[in-house]
Amino acid sequence: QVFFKSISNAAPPSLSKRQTKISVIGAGNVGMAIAQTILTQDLTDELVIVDNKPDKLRGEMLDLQHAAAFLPRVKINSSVEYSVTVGSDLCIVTAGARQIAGESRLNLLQRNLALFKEIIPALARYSPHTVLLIVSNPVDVLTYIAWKLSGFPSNRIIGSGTNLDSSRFRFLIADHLEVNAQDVQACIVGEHGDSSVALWSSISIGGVPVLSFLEKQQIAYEKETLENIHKTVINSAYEVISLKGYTSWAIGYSVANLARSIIRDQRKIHPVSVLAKGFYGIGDDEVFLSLPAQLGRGGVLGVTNVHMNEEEEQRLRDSAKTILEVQTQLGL
Ligand code: 6V0
Repeated sequence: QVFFKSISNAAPPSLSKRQTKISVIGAGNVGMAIAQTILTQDLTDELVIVDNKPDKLRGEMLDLQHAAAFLPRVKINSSVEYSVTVGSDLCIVTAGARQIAGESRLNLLQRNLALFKEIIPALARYSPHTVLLIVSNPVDVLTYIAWKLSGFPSNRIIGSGTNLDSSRFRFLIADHLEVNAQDVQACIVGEHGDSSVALWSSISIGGVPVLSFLEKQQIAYEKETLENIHKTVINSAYEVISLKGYTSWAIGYSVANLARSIIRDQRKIHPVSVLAKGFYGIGDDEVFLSLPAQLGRGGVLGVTNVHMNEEEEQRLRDSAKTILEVQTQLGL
């Protein structure tokens, strides 16, 4: 009030635009990359970060707040308590236990299950209308767990799934063909992991279907080259982790992109982990895996009926089996 004389008939807060709030759970490499991308892209009015390490959390919060002069105006808050997340429109979960040397994936999953039992019911209690976006690994099984623990309808539970794998795929195809990755429509579906499925039959560049174009032109294309591109995608995370210790930037952009579609009701199609029951011959199994899904303010609005050849559909069903086997071992 020292610098400004307020205008008495200014619009009361109730008439101003509805504020949006995003909470990020886990202030590790991935959570912070997501938080900073969300800030720079002006996706929310309020950003909350939760972690169970109070000093690290406060340090990260202050470090972001100190960039206020260069960022859109966003209220940034943090706490070890979940009450800080109250009324969130979107909750992004990146908290995860780290794999101990020699530990099996299943054991790691058991520890993450225990962690999700703390996190998910608390988020659901404070934000009963939120969309939950799960990033922690193994993302497909943890998305299923989040669905069960939250009691939310399945359209409000999304796993970041193969959105990142598909972005790596588009980059590699673009690099191979010397075109812009944004002009490459290409999708990886199924498990975010070794059994993921590259949908070669539906790839197009600038609207031109690639495989049928090559076949018509009788240009020999090597199946092996295509398979190698998919293998490189699968190995990408291992490679980055072996070189820098973790992955962060690409997952940060990839999740911020999903956040934009949800918060801004963009109705864009993304390959993300959704309840796959009844789609593409997966049957009645309650399994989450990535399919091309339309995202908006309500979460998952629908699943696209993308063309898959028989081999691709079979691989997708095999991928579902791989995830289901892990779920069964958990005894949920
Ligand atoms: P990290 O740097 O170890 O961060 C994890 C954070 O979680 C740490 O800050 C912990 O303090 C915090 N944490 C642990 N337990 C709790 C708890 N009970 N409550 C709140 N916070 C807690 O890991 P990083 O950020 O590198 O990775 C996070 C997760 O994302 C891991 O499970 C990764 O495997 C996963 N990723 C998923 C990707 C995807 O495409 N889905 C991509 C990259 C990483």
